[in-house]
Amino acid sequence: MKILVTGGAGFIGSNFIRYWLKKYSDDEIVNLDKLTYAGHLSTTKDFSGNKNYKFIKGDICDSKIVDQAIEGTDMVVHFAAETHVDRSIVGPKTFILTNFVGTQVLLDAAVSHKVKRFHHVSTDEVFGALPLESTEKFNESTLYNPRSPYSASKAGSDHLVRAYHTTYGLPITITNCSNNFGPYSDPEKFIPRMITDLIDGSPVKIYGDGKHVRDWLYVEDHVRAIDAVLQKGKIGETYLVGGLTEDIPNLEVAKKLLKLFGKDESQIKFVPDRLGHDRRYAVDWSKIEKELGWKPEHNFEEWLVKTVNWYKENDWWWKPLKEEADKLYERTGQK
Ligand code: NAD
Ligand code: TDX
Repeated sequence: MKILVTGGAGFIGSNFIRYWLKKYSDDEIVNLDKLTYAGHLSTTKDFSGNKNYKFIKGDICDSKIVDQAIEGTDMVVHFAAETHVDRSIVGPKTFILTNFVGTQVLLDAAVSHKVKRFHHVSTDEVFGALPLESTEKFNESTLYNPRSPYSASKAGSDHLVRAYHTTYGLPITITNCSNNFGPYSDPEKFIPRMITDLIDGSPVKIYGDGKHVRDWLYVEDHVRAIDAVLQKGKIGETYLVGGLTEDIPNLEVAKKLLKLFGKDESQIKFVPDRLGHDRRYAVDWSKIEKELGWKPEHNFEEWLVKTVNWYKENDWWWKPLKEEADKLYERTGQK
C-alpha cells in the first residue's frame, strides 16, 4: 500500500506517519509538505531514515508537484492546512489558498489518478460554537456554522470533498476532530504555549475571561480514529472524533498546568480576547464508537503530565519555534 500524506511535517500529520510506519511496516508513505512556519524537518527526524518513507517539499496548491507526488498512490490522507485561528484573524488569505484551493488541487489529482481513498482531516470548528453551561454536543447532523476565517476555509474544504464524491464518484471519508494535544504541537497553540511559558518562567496567557471550553483529545487517539476510518469507514461518510466527556474551561486547564509546575495563580496573565472567540466545543463521538469500535484511550490528566514531560525533555525541538510564536502574539497584543 502506498499512502500520500499531506502536511506530515506538522503536529498531527507527523504523529500519524510515526504511528503508521510502526504499525504497518510494509506500507510506503510519501509526505508532501511545504514546510511553512508550522512544518519542520526536526519534527520528522526520528522516522526520516525509514526505507519506506519519502519526503517531498512542495505546496498542495501546485498542481505539477501534486501530480508527481500522487503517482502510484492508493490512499491520500490530507492534513496539510493553515491551522491557527489567531493567524487566520490577522491574515485570512493563505487560509483560503491552502485550505480551500489546495484541497481542490489535491482532489483533482486524486480523481485523475483514480486513488482508492481520499481521507480529509477536518475540525469540529466548522460547526461554530455551543453555549456555555449547555450539555449540547456537535454530531454528524449539526449544521455548518463556521465563525472564523480558519473554520470557514475548513468548512469550504469539507464541502468540496463531499462534492467530489457526489460529482466524480471519488471514494472519500472525512473526520471532524476536536482540539488535539501531545508531542510536536507548535508552541503558539494553547497547551504547548502554556507549558513552554512555564518552563521559561513566564506567566500563562488567558484570553478574555478564560471560561471558554475546548474538547481535548490526545493526538494518538486522533491518529487511531483516522486508522479506524481508513480500515473500516464507509465511503462517503463523515465521522466526528472527540475526547472529554466533561467540560474543562481554559482557566481550569491553566490551573492544572500551574499545579504540575508547583506555581500559583499569580502566574496567570489575562490578555485581550480573540475576536469572535468561540465559547464552547463538545463532540458526540458515538457514531464512530458504534460503527467502527473507536473510543479515546488516553486520559486527559495522565497524558497532560506526559505531554509536559515531553516538552521538558525536548526543548531542542520547541525552543527554535518559540520566537516565531512570540512575534505573533506581540502583533496581536496577546503577549
Ligand atoms: P500544523 O499547523 O501543525 O501542520 C500543518 C502542516 O501543513 C505543516 O507541516 C505545514 O508545513 C503544512 N502545510 C501548510 N500549508 C501547506 C501547503 N500549502 N502545502 C503543503 N503543506 C502545507 O497542523 P495540525 O495541527 O497538525 O493539523 C493538521 C490537520 O488537522 C489540519 O487540517 C487541521 O485543520 C486538522 N485539525 C487539527 C486539530 C488540532 O487540534 N491541531 C484538530 C482538528 C483538526
Ligand atoms: O495563549 C492562549 N490563550 C488562550 O486562552 C492561546 C493560544 C489560546 N487561548 C484559548 C483560545 C481557545 O479558547 O485557548 C483555546 C484553544 O486555543 P488554540 O490552541 O488556539 O486552539 P483552537 O482555536 O481551539 O483551535 C485548535 O483546535 C481545533 C486548532 O488550532 C485547530 O487547528 C483545530 O481545528
